[in-house]
Amino acid sequence: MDKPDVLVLWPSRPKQMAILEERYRLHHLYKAPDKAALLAEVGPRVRAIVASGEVGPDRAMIEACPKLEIVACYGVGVDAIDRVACAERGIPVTNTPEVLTEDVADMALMLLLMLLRDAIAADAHVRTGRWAREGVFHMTRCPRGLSVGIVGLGRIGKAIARRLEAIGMQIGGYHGRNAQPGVPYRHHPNLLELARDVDVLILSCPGGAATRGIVNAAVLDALGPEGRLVNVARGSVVDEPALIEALEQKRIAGAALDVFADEPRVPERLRRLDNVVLSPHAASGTFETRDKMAQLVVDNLEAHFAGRPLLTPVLPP
Ligand code: NAP
Ligand code: 8YV
Repeated sequence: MDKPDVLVLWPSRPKQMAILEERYRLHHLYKAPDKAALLAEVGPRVRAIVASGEVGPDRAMIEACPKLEIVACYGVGVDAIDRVACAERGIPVTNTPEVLTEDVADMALMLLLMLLRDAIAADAHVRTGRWAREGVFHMTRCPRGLSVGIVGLGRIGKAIARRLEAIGMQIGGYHGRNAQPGVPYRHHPNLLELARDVDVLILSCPGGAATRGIVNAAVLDALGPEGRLVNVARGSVVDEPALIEALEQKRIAGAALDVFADEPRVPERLRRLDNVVLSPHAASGTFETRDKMAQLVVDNLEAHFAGRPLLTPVLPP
């Protein structure tokens, strides 16, 4: 029997890509010099799409694939996928929850500590010989005594909260649409009020239309000149130009960012600042976790084509 045609928007791990290569006829859109031409040629045959946290099919791509049966995302965040267009055609979407939670929470903690301890400047102090020439490094901030607000207290947000409590930080509250059952922290339906109440805001909510730009100039001003922002969610959650202005004008103390509005393009003005820590959307990027994420893509596709229940389906919007 003919192998099903699968359109790959983003490559995963070598072992799992080899499995996919064996089972399906893969079309690597990310490698194609003329993506529109490849889509026009193979779209009519495509039965599955492999997407990622960064790249997903929009409505036009979904329409170009009339035989599309499933979108398997190599990532937990599915905001890059037009899920409404999928739902209209009854096309299921799968993602990779749980397996990356602890790595992403580690990254949030690491970024926060790097920001508070001015780790980038400390490293440069040694590398550039400034330590020997100019003497001791400047003092930095202790995390204990600071309170943190978490935007999106889901799997990752809760794992971040556990880490913050372990190092003696206070959870000042969280923002989300609903109060989370069984958590001891205060639910703030109003993000502005949460920002006013805490020293640090950590973002771990989904991207997409509902959260676009919710961290705006007013929220940054509510955080204040001693306030800090950590973003392991999506660049779209923050009004990036407003953030750059707030950082330049020292209206907030600093930001540590794993995600950006237009990846991999990061504005020069942001890259020039010394009150930021920047990371290239790498929070889930350990060999161990990415292998598990890639395996979930393989297993979900296998379940779909065998007519078995999907392992990690995303609820339709
Ligand atoms: P999750 O368990 O579904 O948690 C998401 C949380 O966000 C929930 O507490 C949810 O609470 C809240 N939320 C949803 N919509 C919201 C809205 N409109 N406003 C405010 N809060 C909202 O998901 P997860 O596994 O923790 O992943 C969270 C996100 O992390 C992903 O969607 C992705 O964007 C990001 N992520 C980034 C990386 C990276 O590499 N940097 C890696 C993995 C994940 P309510 O439903 O009550 O609002
Ligand atoms: C990326 C992520 O998907 O899971 C998510 O939502 O953003 C990340 O884990 C990962 O970089 C693979 O592309």
